[in-house]
Amino acid sequence: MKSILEAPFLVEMVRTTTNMYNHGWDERNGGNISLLLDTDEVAQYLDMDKVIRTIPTGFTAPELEGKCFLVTGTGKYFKNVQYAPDVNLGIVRLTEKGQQAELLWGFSDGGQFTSEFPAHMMSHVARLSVNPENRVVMHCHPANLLAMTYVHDLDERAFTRTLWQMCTECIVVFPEGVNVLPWMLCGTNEIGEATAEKMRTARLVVWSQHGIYGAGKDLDETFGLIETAEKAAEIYLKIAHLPLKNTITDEAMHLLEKRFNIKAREGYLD
Ligand code: 2HA
Ligand code: ZN
Repeated sequence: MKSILEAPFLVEMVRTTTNMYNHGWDERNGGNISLLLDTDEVAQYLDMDKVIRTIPTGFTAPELEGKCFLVTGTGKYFKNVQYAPDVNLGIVRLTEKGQQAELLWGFSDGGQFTSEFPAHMMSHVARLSVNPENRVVMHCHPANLLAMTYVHDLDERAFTRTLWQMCTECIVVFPEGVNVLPWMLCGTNEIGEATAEKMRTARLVVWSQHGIYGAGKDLDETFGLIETAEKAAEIYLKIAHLPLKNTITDEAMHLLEKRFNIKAREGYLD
């Protein structure tokens, strides 16, 4: 059997967590990622009959029955994933309508998946229902987006329009905009359900005064989404206190729609 440490999905996960840490998005144990795996691919690396232990999830998600996820561990630091992937990451298979998670690999110090597992799994269900290609849910704490939630109106249309206006490519990268949740207690099923509901209409969901959730078909796409929104928030914070002389007009945005064959969220452009 091949070594799991050489599996492309594991290598990519290690690179991504390292890169996110290096971007300053995941201080201490901040942030978490879940990646939906191809079960047949996992079987090339692991004995699928060998369950290390079973962990209750505290929620029900029948849509995910039998599915395997590579997920970051609770209390673990993204900074350390590259040095000890088997301690900081785990592969789990959901059973009993999603109420149980069978650990197939990892969390070798006795740990378990991220405290945000409900938000991740419920978001997977929501994204898969609108795009069967979705594989990734990613959460982190990028400073500029976070800062923006202290000074900007949290109305989703207004928040999205400001981001779109900060870099020409924003509307192309996330034409559906970003959805925004007010501050809520993290790690709960409630924030999980609220996040999943927001994930039905956008791949980016801001958690006010906390961070952001992204979803996408692979780690690169999801990272790129967050990276682009965070860049826009950075520009906003550089200019918000200065007299505005120019912007990207709605007319220009309509030209971008045509040029890149994308459609901005209904009602978000004038
Ligand atoms: O612990 O980011 O939201 C990691 C987190 C919780
Ligand atoms: Zn967080």
